[in-house]
Amino acid sequence: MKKFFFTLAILFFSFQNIHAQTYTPTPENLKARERFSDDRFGLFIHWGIFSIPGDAEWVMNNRNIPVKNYKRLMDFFNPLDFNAANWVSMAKNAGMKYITLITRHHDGFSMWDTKYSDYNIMHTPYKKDIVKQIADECHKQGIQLFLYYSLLDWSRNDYPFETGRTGQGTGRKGKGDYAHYLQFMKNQLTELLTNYGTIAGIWFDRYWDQTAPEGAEDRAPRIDWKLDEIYALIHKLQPQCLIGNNHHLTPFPGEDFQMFEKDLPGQNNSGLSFQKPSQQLPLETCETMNNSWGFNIADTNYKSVKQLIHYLVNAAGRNANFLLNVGPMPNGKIQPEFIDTLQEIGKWVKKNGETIYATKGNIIAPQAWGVITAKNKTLYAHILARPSDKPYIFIPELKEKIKNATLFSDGNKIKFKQIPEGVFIYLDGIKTDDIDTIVQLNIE
Ligand code: H79
Repeated sequence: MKKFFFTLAILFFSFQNIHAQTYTPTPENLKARERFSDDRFGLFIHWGIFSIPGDAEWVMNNRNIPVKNYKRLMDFFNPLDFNAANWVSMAKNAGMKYITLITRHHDGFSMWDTKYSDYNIMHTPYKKDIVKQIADECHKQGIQLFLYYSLLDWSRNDYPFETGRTGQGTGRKGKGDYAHYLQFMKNQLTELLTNYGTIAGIWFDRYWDQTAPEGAEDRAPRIDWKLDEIYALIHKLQPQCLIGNNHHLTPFPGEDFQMFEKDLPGQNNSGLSFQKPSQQLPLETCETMNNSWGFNIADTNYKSVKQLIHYLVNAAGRNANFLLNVGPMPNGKIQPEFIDTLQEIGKWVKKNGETIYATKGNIIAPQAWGVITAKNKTLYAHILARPSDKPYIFIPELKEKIKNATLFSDGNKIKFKQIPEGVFIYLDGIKTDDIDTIVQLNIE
């Protein structure tokens, strides 16, 4: 009998232990998640020595440039036209509430004054800490700062490249040493979370360098990344700091938001997004202004202002943030096409931001005509494509009793009819907007 209770006690304690390992976010972290979700719109910045060849951020891998040759790019990095204040105010004027900055991409170059590798910004002719300048300016202008940090590295010998999917052509020999590489990442993350003030989040990428491709049945990593150790360190240094990992899988314990790449949550046009959108965590989706993340001199495949506003609205309607990317040029300027587009988006957001910021999505499933966002007792029906075959839109599944419907742009009343199955909104005589006709519905 005694033995039985002993076994029970052991079982009980091991059960407790398992639970001790599950992640309980701190109150500051939960508050930060809410703020993040309310912010809805951010600027992604892909900038580094990879910008110099003008062939986007994968150039080292795609052209199989040996590490020694690639590192020569450091000698040419001297962005004399870089002005952090201009970039941050450009983001603010576009209606963005946060910036996600590349601190170290897959090429392994560090954009800050790191003690742990000489392959960093201080060893370029420029010799000034980029992360520091942007962090200071973000804090000054009241915009949140997220830091992108690549798990994958194409330059270091301790990264386990031999089991990786990429970076095989950069001339490394032998075998990686993950314990050593992990310590390096922890040291760098400690710097980033110690010397740059409040960091809103860390954005990890390329876990999937060590897995079978997206869509494969078994996506188990070929190395133990020991993410729990990395995550615990981050949350210890800055408990509010949100962790996201672009691994294209169901979020792991310790993560605070879920991201999608080049897809709205629930879509998989990119072939990267087989993961289901989380119902609990804040969501984010990132997309490029042309077809490239890093500066690409030949890429003129610009998305229109309308397409990008639709992306923002469609993201909000699916309860997700939109992280829109720019790849600045090596001289520190952002190309005029991007600046102009951001300015136009900013004008729209200034007028209509109330229907985006701090709203919730997924009120109903996305419709052919558009999506709904909601705040308290107000719903916003965003009509992105006016039906050509009928003079109304139908909002299915809406149970809340509608008190009145108005056009958001001028406050004029709009006719509607509510039946048990949903609500008809009549558009005859209504001047629809080519980008987004927003109908405000007040519920009882
Ligand atoms: O930082 C950006 C990308 O560099 C990184 N994540 C975003 C946010 C990323 N890593 N892998 N991928 C994206 C997907 C890989 C796409 C590829 Fe390709 C298609 C690799 C090779 C073909 C894109 C196009 C990159 C090089 C050519």
